[in-house]
Amino acid sequence: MRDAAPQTIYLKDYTPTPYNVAHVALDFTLHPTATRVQSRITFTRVRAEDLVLNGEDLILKSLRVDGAEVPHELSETHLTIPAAHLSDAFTLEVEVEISPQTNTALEGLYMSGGMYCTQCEAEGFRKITYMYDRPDVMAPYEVTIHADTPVQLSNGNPTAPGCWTDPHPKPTYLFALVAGDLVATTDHFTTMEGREVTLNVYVRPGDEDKTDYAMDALKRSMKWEEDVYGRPYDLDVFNIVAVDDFNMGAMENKGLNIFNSKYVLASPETATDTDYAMIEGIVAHEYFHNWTGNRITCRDWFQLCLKEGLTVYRDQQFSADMRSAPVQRIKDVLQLRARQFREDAGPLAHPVRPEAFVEINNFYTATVYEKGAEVIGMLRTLVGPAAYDAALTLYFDRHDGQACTIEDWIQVFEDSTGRDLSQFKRWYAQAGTPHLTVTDDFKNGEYTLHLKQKTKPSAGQPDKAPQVIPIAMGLIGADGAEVLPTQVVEMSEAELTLRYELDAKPIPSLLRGFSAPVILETEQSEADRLVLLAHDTDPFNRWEASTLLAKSNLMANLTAGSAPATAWLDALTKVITDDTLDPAFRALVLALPSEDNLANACDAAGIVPDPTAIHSARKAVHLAIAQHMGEALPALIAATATPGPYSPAANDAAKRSLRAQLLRLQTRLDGGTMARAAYDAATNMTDQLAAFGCLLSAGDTTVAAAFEAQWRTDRLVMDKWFAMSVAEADPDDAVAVATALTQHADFDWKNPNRFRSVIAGMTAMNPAGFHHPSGAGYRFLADWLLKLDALNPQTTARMSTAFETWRRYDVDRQALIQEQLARIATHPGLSRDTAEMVGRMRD
Ligand code: 0A1
Ligand code: ZN
Repeated sequence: MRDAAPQTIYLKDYTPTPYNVAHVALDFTLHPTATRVQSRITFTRVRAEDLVLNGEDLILKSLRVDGAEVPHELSETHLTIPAAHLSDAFTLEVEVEISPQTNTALEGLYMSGGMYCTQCEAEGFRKITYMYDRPDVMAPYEVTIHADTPVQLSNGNPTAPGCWTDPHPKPTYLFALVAGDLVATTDHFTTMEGREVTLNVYVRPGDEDKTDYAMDALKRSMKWEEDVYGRPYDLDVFNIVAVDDFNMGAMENKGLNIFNSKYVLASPETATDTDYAMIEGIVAHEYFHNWTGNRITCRDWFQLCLKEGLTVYRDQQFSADMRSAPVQRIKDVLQLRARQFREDAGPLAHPVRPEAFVEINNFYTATVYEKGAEVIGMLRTLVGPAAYDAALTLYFDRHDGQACTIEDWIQVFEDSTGRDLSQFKRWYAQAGTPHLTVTDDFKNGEYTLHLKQKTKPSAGQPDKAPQVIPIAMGLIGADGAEVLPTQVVEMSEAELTLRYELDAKPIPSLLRGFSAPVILETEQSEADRLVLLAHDTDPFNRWEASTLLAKSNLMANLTAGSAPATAWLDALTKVITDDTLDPAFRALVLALPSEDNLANACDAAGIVPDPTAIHSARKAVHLAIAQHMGEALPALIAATATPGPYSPAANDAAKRSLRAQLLRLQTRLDGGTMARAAYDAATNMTDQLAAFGCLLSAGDTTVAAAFEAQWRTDRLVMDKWFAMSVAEADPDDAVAVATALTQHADFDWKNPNRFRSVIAGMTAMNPAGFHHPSGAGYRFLADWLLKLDALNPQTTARMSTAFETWRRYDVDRQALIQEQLARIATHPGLSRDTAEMVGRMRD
C-alpha cells in the first residue's frame, strides 16, 4: 500500500515551495509494462532548502542536475536533493520507468481497453515522474510521445506528430496524455477574438456515430461562456477523449478533457434523456473549468471548492439556460438534498472548505461540489446579478494565471461591492445544514414571521455561529392571490422577526427558488400547502408544496396505515393533467420522495425508519394515486407519446419523463400490460428503459433475457441492464439477484462503471434490499469493497459511503453495519482512502 502511517494534512500548515518551476519538458516512450518517462524540469530558487519532490511507484533510472550526477535520497513517496547541490536556477533531468498496465487504481498513467490514458487530479502525477505534485506550482509544458499507436495526445497545441506545447502555465493535476487506436469527430469554433479552434471528440473505433451530442454541447458551452461570462477559449485545439475505465465523471485537463465514456457516447437507441442531459452538463462543466480551475486554479487542495463550487454553479446556470430553469433548479435541489444534506447530517460531514484530510480524493464530495455551488448562488442573490457579473470580471482580471484561495475569492466580492462578507465566510467553514424554523402570527392587522436558525454540532464543531441566509420570500392570500411579490430578506442573526401590515393572514412562501441550502421547518397546514401547490407564483415552491404533501401522506401511510387524503389526490391529479404546465414539472410533482428521503424524514421525526415498510408504503401510495386518477391515467399516457424521430430536446424529453412516471402508476393497476406494449413499441432507450423497469417491478420473467440478448454487445446499455436488474429486484431477493449478477460473464468488476451498476444498484437503488434485516446486503457490500480496495482504493472509498446513514437505523441494523465496518477497518493492507472513510464513519 501507498503509505504505512497515513498522515493528516492541515490547511493551517500551508507553505509555498522553496523552488519555483519555470518549465517542464516530458518525453514518453510508451510500453504497457515498461514506459520510460524522461523529464527536464527547470527550477528557480526562492529559499535555500532541500528540493523535495513527490514520486510513487517509480523506478528511477537516471538523475542529473545541470548535466551532472548529484547525491539524492529516495523514499516510497519522495525524492530529496540536498540544497547544497542546487543553485539559483538549475535543470533537473530524470528518467523513470513505470507500468501503466498494472496500474489498476486508475490514477497516473494507466491503460483502458488497450489505450494509454492519464488521471492526474488530485495527486496522480507523482506516479508518472518526480515533481512538485501540488496545485500552486504552475509551469508551461512541452511533451513528446513515442508510441506505435495511431493517435498520441497531450495538453496544448500540437507542434508535430506526438509533440505538444502548452504555453499556459498549469499545475501537474491538469497534465494529460492519451495514446491509442482512436477515431475523431472533428468540428470548428471561432472565438469572439477570432481564434479558429479545432474541436475533436476521440472515441474507440465503432463509437464514432455516438459523438454528435457531446460535440454540439461543447460548441454551445463555448458560445455560452463567451456570451454570459465573456471568456473565450485560449488554444488552437480542444480535445475530448472517451475512456471506458474511469473513476469519476470527467476531467478538465488543459485542452484535453478526458471523459468517462458514459458521459460522451449517446445515440437515441442507447442513451436516455437523462444521459443526454448529463452529457450536456458535464461537457459544459469540464469546458468551464478552463477559466474556473485552469486559468485560475487552487492554491492547495483545501481550496477545491474554489474551482468546483463555482464550476458546478456555472454548469447549472448553463443547463438552466439550455432547458427549463425551474425544472433544472428542482433537479439540482433534489440532488443536493439526496447527497449533500445526507452527507452533512452524518459522520462524513465536513465544511465546504475542509481544514484537514488524510486522502484528498475523499473530499471530492457533494459538500465541496454541490454545497459549494449553493454558496456561490447565495452570494449572487445577496449582491445581485449585476454586482455578481462585475465581481467575476474582477476575479478573472485580478487572478488570471494564479493559484488562489477562498479569501481571494471573497475579497473580489468585497472590493467590487464594498460589502463586508466576513460573516458570509462561515458558509465555507461550518459543516452541517442550518435548520431554519419559522412560526407566524396574525393579530390586529399585523402579520409576524419569527425565524430562528440553528445548525447541529458535527465532528470537531460543537458550536455553530449564525450564518448569513438570503431568504427569497413572498406572501400568498388564502384565495391564492399574491399579496407580496418576491423579496430577499437577509438573516444574519440567530433570530429574525418580520412584520407586515395586512388585512388577513397570508400563507408565506419561503425560500423561493430554494434561495439557501437550509432545512426549513414550519407549521404549515396541509390546507396551506394545497393553496401553494395550486397558486404559488414561484414554481420551485409549488413543487416544494407538492413534495411536502406527498411526504406527509406517505408518512401517514407508514406510521398509521392511513390512505392518502382525497384533497391531496385531487390536487395532484389536477396538476398532473394540467396541459398548461411543463410536463417535466408535472413529472417532478408526480415523483414521490425517494425511499432514502423517507428514511431521513422518519429520522427527523424521531421515528426509527424501517426500509421494508417504507418500500411498501411507497407502493401503496402509488397504487392509490393510480386508482384515483382513473380514466385520466391511460388518457394521459396516450397524450404524452412522442411520435416521430427522437429528439433529445427538453420539450420531448419532458413528455417522456411524465409518461415514464405515469407508466409506473399504470403498472400498479394492470400488472404491466401497458408497459409491455410500451416496451415493444419503444424506439429509443428512454422509453425502452422506462418500460423495462416497470416490467421488472411487475415480476415479468422474460424481459430481462430479451433486453440482454438485444444489448449484450453494448457496454453502456449493459450497465443499465445490470443496475436495473438489481434496483427492481424484490427486496427479499435483491442480494441473491445481485450476487448472481456478479457471477455473470460480463461482470467486469475492475471496470468502475460495471462495479457501480451492480453494487450501487443495490445500495442506492434498492434500499429495502440493502437494509434487509438479515444483514446480507451489508455483507454483500463489504465483501465487494474489500475485493475492490486492493485494486482501486478511490472507487472503493467512495462507495463505502453507502454506510454513512447507519445511525438512523434500529439497533440490530446498527450492529450489523458496525460489524461490517469493523471487518473492513481491520482488513490487512486496507488502503489509506478506505481506511479514512471507514474510520470517520465508525467514530
Ligand atoms: N475535477 C473533475 C473531477 C475529478 C476529480 C477527481 C478525480 O480524481 C480524484 C477525477 C476527476 C471535475 O470536477 O470534473
Ligand atoms: Zn469540476
